[in-house]
Amino acid sequence: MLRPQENAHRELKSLVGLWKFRADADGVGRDQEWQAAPLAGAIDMPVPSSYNEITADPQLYNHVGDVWYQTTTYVPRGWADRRIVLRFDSATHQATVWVNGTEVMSHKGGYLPFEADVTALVTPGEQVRITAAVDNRLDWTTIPPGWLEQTPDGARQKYFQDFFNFAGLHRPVHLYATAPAYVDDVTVRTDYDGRTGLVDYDVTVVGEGEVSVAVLDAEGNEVASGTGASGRVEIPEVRLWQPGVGYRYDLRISLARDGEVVDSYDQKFGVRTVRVVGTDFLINDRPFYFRGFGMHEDHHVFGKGQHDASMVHDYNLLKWIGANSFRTSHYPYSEENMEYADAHGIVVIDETPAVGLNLGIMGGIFGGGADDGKSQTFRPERIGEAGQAQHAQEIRELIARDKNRPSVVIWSIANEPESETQEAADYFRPLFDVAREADPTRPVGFVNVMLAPAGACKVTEMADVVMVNRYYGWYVDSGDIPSAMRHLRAEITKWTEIEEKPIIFTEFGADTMAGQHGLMGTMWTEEYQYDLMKATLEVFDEFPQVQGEQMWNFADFQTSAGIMRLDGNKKGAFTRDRRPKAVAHMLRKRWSAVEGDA
Ligand code: BDP
Repeated sequence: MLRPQENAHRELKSLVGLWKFRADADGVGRDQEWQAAPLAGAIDMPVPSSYNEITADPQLYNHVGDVWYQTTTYVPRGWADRRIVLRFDSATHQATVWVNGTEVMSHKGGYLPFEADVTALVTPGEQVRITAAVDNRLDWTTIPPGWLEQTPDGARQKYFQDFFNFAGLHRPVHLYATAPAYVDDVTVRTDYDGRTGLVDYDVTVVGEGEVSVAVLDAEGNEVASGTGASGRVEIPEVRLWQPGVGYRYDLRISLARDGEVVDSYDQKFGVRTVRVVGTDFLINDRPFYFRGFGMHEDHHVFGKGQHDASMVHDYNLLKWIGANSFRTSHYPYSEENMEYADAHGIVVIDETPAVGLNLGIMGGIFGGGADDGKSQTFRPERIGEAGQAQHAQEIRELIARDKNRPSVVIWSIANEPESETQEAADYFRPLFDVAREADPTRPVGFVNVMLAPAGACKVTEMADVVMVNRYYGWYVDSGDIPSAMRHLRAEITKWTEIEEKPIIFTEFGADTMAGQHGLMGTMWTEEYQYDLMKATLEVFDEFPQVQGEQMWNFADFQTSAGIMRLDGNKKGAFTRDRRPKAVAHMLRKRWSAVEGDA
């Protein structure tokens, strides 16, 4: 799906701002057709933002079910005879949208865009009312999964992921206009031969017209051109997209009728290759070592809302610390964020929202775990066919959205799922196929959990890279760094014996209260985090097969309530308000000393 843009042939109208908002605590809005009229009893709600922390009301913070958003706007007069589209960049986790009271679309999945052609329902020059019911509930058919606990005091949303279930319209909403015949999609795949860039493109259009393309360099000079909806163009003296150097070209696609251009689209792309060879991860045929973090879209007040100031600030902190990469743990991040990574040469492991597919981790606490020796997770009454179909859909939609992004070098199709059972292997095999079919050019992996170590995991063999989260020195060998390092070393050794693939540590860390200090190696102190991380990195250095270190987490973040969490997860190198802990200075020293890819 193309990201909306403004150009000589397309118009774009932002619907970012304050919307009317009402939480539907009794779940009556759909029956009472709240979309049919101005929203009664509404409060102001900023879009984009999570709604949870905007008021001082704990009810809204913990709300379960639908909330309603509504706005009115004018459809520009100049949009007569245009095709008019309404696009939501995301709605967490499910939404139904009405335009002037008529339902136009529903979407399931909280972190990916959806849109509808609303031409027939709006009149240029007149006002239009847009209403969205956004449902934050998670069940066994959603990705991520969850379940509702019914209590005398109302429903409680339970879930398995270790981050707060922030919800709402987290990203911008737009109206945009194109000609009735338009460029619908494009796939760009790149390679190079010596100094010549090879660009294979495949454009789909709706309606009649002839397609032509031009490649513009970053200064806007045309450096190649071609005709036809698909083909190859060659860029002489190509400048590659490289880690640290986000050089990009534009593929300017034109759709013409009778010699007149009716639609165009500028698709940015970078010329680069990604390959896994043995235990090396190659970008442009040079070994790449991942340095960085698993991150979260998480902030005070606006939760998971896209916010340019904090996004740019986070990138500046990544630069300060010398990171060259991150993982979009545990869901697709905003398109603004991905665009920034592309533009600045930050390498991304792009993850679906498939987190918490592991009922074994919770034992039998919530009734998930019948101990019959079979999978606790992948069974018809838990994550069965419907959940798997939704998971496949998330993979397809993520790849459709991000396939042209040079920053993306690995698709991570899940985080820490159950992977030690035959049922898990059966569940995942077709999903790897879905990803590889949608994109044969990038490595596909998933992130392995500590409960399925080397030798026990039945899914890693399907992956192109080994990605592992390990908490030696925290959840196991708590407070005992020497034992932790012995066990870490032993496990890496085992992986290297089993898999001839790059090993990327996508998580390792320790909860740390900023300002807590001590010289006795006490957990939760800044010294402990510093010492454990330093020791862990030194063990990684012993193994040439280890091709990446992404510490958990970039910053502290909010979670659901629990005895293991003190106002959230505190494993950040930075606090939630982005102040460095001691470990940040250690990482900066280590990472800034590396030459070559920045
Ligand atoms: C891993 C999860 C991550 C958690 C982290 C932790 O992938 O989401 O936040 O552990 O426990 O299991 O801190």
